[in-house]
Amino acid sequence: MAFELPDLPYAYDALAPYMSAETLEFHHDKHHQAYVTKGNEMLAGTDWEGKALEDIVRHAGANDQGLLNQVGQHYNHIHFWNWMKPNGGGTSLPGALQSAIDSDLGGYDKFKADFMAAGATQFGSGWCWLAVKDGKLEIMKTANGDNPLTHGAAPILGCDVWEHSYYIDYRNARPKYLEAFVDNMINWEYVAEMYEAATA
Ligand code: MN3
Repeated sequence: MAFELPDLPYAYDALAPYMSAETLEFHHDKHHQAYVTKGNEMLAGTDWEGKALEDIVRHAGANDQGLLNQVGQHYNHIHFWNWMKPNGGGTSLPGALQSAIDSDLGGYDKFKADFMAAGATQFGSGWCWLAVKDGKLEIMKTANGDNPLTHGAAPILGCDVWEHSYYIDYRNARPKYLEAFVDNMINWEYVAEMYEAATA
């Protein structure tokens, strides 16, 4: 079964003014679709065709950077659409996740500052992350299509800092985009679901 582009979980204009319909149309319909198409082409006829996406990402991370560019980005974007929601963000987090951010990361304000700094200092294209490694939360950043799965960790929140994710709405002001992502777009319920799965 080849990978397919999932529908956005909300309307194209649902995240405006923080992320425009124009950005989501290009980002979802063109960029994510291209990762799906190229990933399927590279997997066709190989032993990895039909395997679980997470397993393919880990394999590609260790063995095939060209494949990782495509399948890593497919994994990243499936979750990225769900890591955002209309009227998201804010400081009211599901209980277990809030406790872990307090104990592992020094509280919400430090999480926000460190997460934004990771995104702002990722040189070139990539992602900043909140991930679970060895049972504890960590802030990470990765280049291009890479993600925490290839570093022995489980991503529970990621922000796409490729220019295609913010240039239409923020031009070169990546920190403004990161702040809007944290303050106005994060779907903390979905983050909490992934946290529970990663720590179960
Ligand atoms: Mn992207």
